[in-house]
Amino acid sequence: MTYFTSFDKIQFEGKTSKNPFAFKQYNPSEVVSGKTMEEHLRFAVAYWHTFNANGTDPFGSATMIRSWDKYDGLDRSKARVEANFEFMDKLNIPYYCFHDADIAPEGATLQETNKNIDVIVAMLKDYQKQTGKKLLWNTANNFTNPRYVHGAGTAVNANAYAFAAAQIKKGLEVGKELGAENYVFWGGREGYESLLNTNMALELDNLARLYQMSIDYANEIGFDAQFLIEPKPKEPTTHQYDFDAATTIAFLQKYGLQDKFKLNLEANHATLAGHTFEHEIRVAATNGMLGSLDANQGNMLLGWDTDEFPTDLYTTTLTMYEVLKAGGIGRGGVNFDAKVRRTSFEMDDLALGHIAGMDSFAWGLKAAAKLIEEKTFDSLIDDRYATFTTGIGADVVAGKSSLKALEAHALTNPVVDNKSGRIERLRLQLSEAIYSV
Ligand code: XUL
Ligand code: CO
Repeated sequence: MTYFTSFDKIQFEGKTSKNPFAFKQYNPSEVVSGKTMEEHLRFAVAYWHTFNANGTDPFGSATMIRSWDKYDGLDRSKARVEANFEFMDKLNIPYYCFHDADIAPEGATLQETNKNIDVIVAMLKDYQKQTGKKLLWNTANNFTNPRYVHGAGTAVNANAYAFAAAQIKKGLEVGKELGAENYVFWGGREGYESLLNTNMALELDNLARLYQMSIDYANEIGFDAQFLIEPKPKEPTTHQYDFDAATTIAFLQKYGLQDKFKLNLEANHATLAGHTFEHEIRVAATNGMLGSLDANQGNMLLGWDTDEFPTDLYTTTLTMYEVLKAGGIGRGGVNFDAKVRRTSFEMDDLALGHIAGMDSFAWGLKAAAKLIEEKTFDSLIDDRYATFTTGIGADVVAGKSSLKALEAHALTNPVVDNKSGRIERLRLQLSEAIYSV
């Protein structure tokens, strides 16, 4: 059965093409900075936004027209599997990602839910084998069910904590079965609404314990995926513990978990935290913690997570600039944690949304590679920090200085010769690079 009937395989047609169902920038086999675009970008479809989301918002009911919605229950889950692989094939997307709750209906009991999951996982495995498509990551949905109203890994109730652990255990087994590259933890309910009823110390200790148990179980079953934590400052919880990259890294370091985890960073989560996406990537990369990317963008006029497809070329360029500088995305990828707008309700919009995101990232990759090749920013940075390469500055960097030595230097060198940071010039150079590719 065909679910997407109005377009075939999306081809690269180049910048002059006017065909909406063609790539203008994403040319998978084109080599940029020593690797093909496909190797750099490792695009993934987010199952939940593409195959589950129905367009509801707090004020309105479903709008999405979806060809698999003629089925129900497990039959609909099976149809979504077929649609997923057809979509990945037609869009030339090598990876996909899902929550347990996305792929199979929840049963009346955990046993029943796991049975449903097993049916779908067998099917996914079969399709992966036939198509060569891969699982970038899976995760447990430990936030939708009302049992997690007071948290999952930070639950106030040990029975809810146990249920979350059971879902993670199953998730690790599923990840192993499907050869997932990564396993993600996103703590939608791991936070608090009010300190007046919260034992923060216990909640954080318990969360770390759950992470440690997850590492232990993955080792026990021989699942060697990269573990990722996805920071987000708020929504749905008022204050989430994994607030941003820096907070999450500090948490992992406190509990001695930093070598077992990396970060899955999301653009709209960065902006909710008051950061840019490139800031979050730089913080992670500087600490050796860059794992994977959830690609999307927020609406700067709104204060919530709108998960729009990324089309802002300044951000995609700066994102890929940071990724290239970090030496690549490793086992991670660029997962479109993005949903078409409620008003974009036709089946074709799913393809058009992904094409927009893929072309925008390919564009950003090419512009970033050019900026690096031409040392547009590097030469200025080298110049800015030049005083740390000789004399007293070199001593500081070598760890050979002291307050006394620095004071002696300051006493005999009273003039600090600062130079302009050239922000405006650099911003124009960024624009020039984007418009030149
Ligand atoms: C929520 C979000 C999640 C995670 C996986 O904002 O980003 O979909 O990516 O649970
Ligand atoms: Co996400």
